[in-house]
Amino acid sequence: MKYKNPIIPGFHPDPSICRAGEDYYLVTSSFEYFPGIPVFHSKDLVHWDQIGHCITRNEQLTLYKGDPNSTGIYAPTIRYHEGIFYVITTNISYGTVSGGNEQNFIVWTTDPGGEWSDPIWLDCPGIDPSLFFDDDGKVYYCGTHGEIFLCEIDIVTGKRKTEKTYIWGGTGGCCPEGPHIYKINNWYYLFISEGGTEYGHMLTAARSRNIWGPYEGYCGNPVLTNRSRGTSLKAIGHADITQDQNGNWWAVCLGIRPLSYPFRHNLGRETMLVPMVWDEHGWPVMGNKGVVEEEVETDCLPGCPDMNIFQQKTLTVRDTFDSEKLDFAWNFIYNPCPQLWNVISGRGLTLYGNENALSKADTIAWIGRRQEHHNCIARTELHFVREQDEEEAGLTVYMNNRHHYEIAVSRQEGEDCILFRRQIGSLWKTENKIPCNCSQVFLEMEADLETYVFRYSLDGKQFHEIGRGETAYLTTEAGGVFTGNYIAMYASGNGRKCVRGAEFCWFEYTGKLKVLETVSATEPG
Ligand code: 6LW
Repeated sequence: MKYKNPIIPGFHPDPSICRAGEDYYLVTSSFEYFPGIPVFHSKDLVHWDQIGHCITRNEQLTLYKGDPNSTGIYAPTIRYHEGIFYVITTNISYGTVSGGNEQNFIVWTTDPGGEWSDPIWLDCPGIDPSLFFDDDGKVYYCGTHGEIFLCEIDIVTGKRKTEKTYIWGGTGGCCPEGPHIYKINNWYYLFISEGGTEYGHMLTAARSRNIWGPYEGYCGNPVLTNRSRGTSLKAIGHADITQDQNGNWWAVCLGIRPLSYPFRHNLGRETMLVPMVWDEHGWPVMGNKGVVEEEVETDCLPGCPDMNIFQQKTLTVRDTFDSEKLDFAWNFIYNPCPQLWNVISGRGLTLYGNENALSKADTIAWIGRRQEHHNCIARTELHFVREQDEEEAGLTVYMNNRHHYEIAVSRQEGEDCILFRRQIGSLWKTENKIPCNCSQVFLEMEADLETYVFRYSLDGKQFHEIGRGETAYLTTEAGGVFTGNYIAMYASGNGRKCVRGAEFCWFEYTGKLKVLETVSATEPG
């Protein structure tokens, strides 16, 4: 059969994978968004369902705020050992607000779809921590602090048992990072990424008979990279591997799907699946001669992939907010504040705008989901009675606090209106303002490769365009860091609290896809 990358579309970078029997679990970075660290489950490595998050309680940690964005949770690693799932990761601050600080921690659970433990804080510096459980019972922390280092830890208390020792600096690419250690056939393999997480990204491998080294780099490095290739996927790197129950090997890694030349991407870094084998000398051979392709032919997937359902089909999700628990797709920016939102069955989601504008790197009344498809439409029905000037509530395409486009109902200089605004870095303008004193409106955003188009309707049937903006300005290259675009409902009083709540009755997202024409009916091996 053929499967299509990405296997988890939209902003899902730094994937890490583990297997428990015939079940696969995968986690990705989540930065300043909450709940943190989405957890996915699969039986066949191609179809993934989100089953929860590792960070679901404000008491677990406080996500750092800051401008530029991309603070918070970096590159997690998930491992399964003797009935327990462990995730190790970093809560990081960067930028001007708080200086620069990183805190590494472990959370664990026996039920990856349930609640995870409070963090066990670790006395180790840097980013991209990984765990390795050796067969002699020792547990190692492998991290990134300039170069790749190793130390032994106590997995229960998190206490460091040895000094940290640098074990490899890579092959000369910048930013050696994202290490994972595996023991296979009495070799300790060390996989890392180099070249930075952009277009020069690559995966390199080294190995040693002794976990402390010396590590011998593979002469065929890099083992995975799409740099300087004409492929549609770029920036391939940050991989983790697993062996399936049939003995086949797989890597998951991040990659991007740029819009056009010059390359720019708006969906963030996404999760890809790559078949791998070992050559006769015990070195990994990944993808198509080290290149990751969008369409992959394989008969080796585990489980029973549903041949009739291609993993990426046109997707419509409609949320009427009937349950007090929000669907896993929804995120807050930073730790949620219970005063800023609630869900009342039959009335949808209410957001209570506080004083913070969308351009603030701070807690706002904002609930968003990832844009997972280049071509998509989002719609919502909004009831919002404005009482004061500057109050607004609406729908935003949001890359970060400094790059977003929105349609909103508002009151400006005493007049109720629907407005369309764009912020691109320090450029900020309300582009259009249509007088409208209705409290009930329907808002729509439609995206394709070039444009975000915004429309409103008073009856839910006839939509009128209010404005549009180039996709290119809401891309990582134009002003992002590590995250991808969200589509969010929000409310703000712009300087003071909104008097009333903004009620979003429902939200609908439709992602449109290029579906593979042929999916063969061959049974997997
Ligand atoms: C992550 C690093 C990386 O810590 O980007 O692509 C950083 N790899 O390993 C943020 O996702």
